[in-house]
Amino acid sequence: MIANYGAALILEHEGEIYRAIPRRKLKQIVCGDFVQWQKEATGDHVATKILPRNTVLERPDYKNQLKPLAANFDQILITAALQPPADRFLIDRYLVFAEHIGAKARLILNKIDLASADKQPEIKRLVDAYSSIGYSCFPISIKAACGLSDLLPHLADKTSIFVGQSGVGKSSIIKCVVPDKDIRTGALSAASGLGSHTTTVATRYHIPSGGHLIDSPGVREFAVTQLNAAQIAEGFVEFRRFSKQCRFNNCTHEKEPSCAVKAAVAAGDILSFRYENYLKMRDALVD
Ligand SMILES: Nc1nc2c(ncn2[C@@H]2O[C@H](COP(=O)(O)OP(=O)(O)OP(=O)(O)O)[C@@H](O)[C@H]2O)c(=O)[nH]1
Ligand SMILES: [Mg+2]
Ligand SMILES: [Zn+2]
Repeated sequence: MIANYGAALILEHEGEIYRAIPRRKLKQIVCGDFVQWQKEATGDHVATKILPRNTVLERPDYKNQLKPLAANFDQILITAALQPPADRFLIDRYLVFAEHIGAKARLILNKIDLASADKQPEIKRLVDAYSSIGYSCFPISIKAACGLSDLLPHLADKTSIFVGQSGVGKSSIIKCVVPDKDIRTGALSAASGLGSHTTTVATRYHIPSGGHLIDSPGVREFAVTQLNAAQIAEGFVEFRRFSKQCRFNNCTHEKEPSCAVKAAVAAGDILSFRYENYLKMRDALVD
């Protein structure tokens, strides 16, 4: 499944593209799904069944109900930029989600061409922070055509989904990697400083040399598949080696005495912004 436009599905079979319609009960078919389909007597191509998904990204709809958006990716490319400014809380929520579903996560920091000399240390701090936790980071600029060559080898033969705020350049990056002329990118709205929502439907593209990229519509706010408190803690990978040493094995690393995670934060062994984002994610659960 390449894309779901509601009334029409775009399917690919042995390199050919088909327009199809879903069986009425198959409403939640999403980009990246593998489906069974058939040709009806009417000539219509009809998707009849969704095959089991390995991974799925869900987002709340306007009624705040989680809806699947894309499926069957094995790598999440969390994309941030200098403008709109990188949101570490958003990055951390995506990272926790990636850990939860067992997908590889990488970080892309686009638009480094916008970095004035005084912004350079800020970029370095962000890259160093996430690299130190174990996530690979790629500072790039599509405009200045730099940095992308480091990322390309990691896209080979995988299905990678681009996620991140609107206007960070997800579609622009994909446009550089796949020779599809139809990928839509939007100009930054000068008034708000935020990107205009240009990608409206998740879409899957072939990389000519092997692999797939899924473009997803950007978000201003983000909530992933609801995780419980333990799953959130698990998602902060650098906490793991400390949390074993907490006095209580069900320690929430908030108020408990002899908490090894809090001690590691105080000692500088866990970055304090990560710990704060952990608390923020937990707070969001209680609401
Ligand atoms: N200065 C600069 N601008 C860039 C760069 N990459 C992309 N842009 C611009 O940023 C704007 C948004 O790019 P898109 O690729 O549409 O962003 P997106 O993440 O796909 O946004 P949504 O589809 O809304 O989620 C466009 O005007 C691009 O031209 C870059 O490296 N530097
Ligand atoms: Mg886009
Ligand atoms: Zn603890």
